[in-house]
Amino acid sequence: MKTKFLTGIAMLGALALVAAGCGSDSDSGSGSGGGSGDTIKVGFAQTGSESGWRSANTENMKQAFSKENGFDLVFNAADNDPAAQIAAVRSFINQRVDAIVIAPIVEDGWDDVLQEAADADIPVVLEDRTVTSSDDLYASWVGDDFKKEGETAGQWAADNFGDTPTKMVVLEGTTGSAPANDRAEGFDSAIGGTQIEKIDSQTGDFTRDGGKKVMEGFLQKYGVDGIDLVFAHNDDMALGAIEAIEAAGGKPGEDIKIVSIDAVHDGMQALVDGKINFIVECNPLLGDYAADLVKKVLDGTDVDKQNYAEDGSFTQDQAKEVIDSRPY
Ligand code: GYE
Repeated sequence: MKTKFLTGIAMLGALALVAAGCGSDSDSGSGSGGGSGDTIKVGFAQTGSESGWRSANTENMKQAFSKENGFDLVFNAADNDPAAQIAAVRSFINQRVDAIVIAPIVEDGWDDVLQEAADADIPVVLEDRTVTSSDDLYASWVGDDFKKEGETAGQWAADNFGDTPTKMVVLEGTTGSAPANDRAEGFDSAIGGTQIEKIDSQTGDFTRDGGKKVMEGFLQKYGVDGIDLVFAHNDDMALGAIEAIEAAGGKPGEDIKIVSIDAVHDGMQALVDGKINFIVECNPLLGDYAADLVKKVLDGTDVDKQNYAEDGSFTQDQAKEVIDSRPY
């Protein structure tokens, strides 16, 4: 089963209703492992702190899993090291937390540790990114539809540049991560059959610095005149690319067009300033939904396996209208 939920202000309203329903459930629920009444000890294995999206997500998760909301949060950020993240999950199992939440850095390699959590009777909720393991090994996932985000970005590129020969470079997210894999797949399917040619593609690891370095390499190889379009898998890498293009004497958004994904504040500001041309939203405010899932799973309430946030997209004009009212 799949659930879709709203983003932004509409989402906060919807989540408030869900949370109110959950409160009255737990009065009568018996629960196990601290599912009702007691403080719920949750281990959260975050990816790291690579981007503006990640900062907004971490802050939102910490608010949702607060003491006031009935949680005792053990937080770990793995600095984008998959082995360190798995070690953090093992340490949560050893601490016998009530539930584990993971934002998996990469999709592969989760079978063993998820099985260990299952053997220890500790439910796992995935937040943000997905895994390739069988969905029997975790209780639920909440996040954004990365493939659709890639398709929306690719459709914009196809609509605007599909009929003229266009040389494109790609700044990929972390290799092996669900958003890098799915955004690439969605984008490539949307530009299929157009005149957009992918001349190069490399990972910038979802960081501003990584995006800047990779773009510097592309500019050395092809020159400002040899690149028409950049597809950045996130805003931070687009912001790094902007610095590289400006340092090479080019005008980002004009000489070289840029499309990216996230719609975090700095990305939206660059869109308003005309340095990025189009941004697809990826909502990082998943905390209340994740916290509600944890409570429901511990109470034995049925939950959907996949819960998708609804994302929008912004042109430069649309960004001007909404930038001041966005929460991240
Ligand atoms: O787009 C990027 C972050 O997993 C959706 O991770 C997330 C991605 C997001 O570093 O900025």
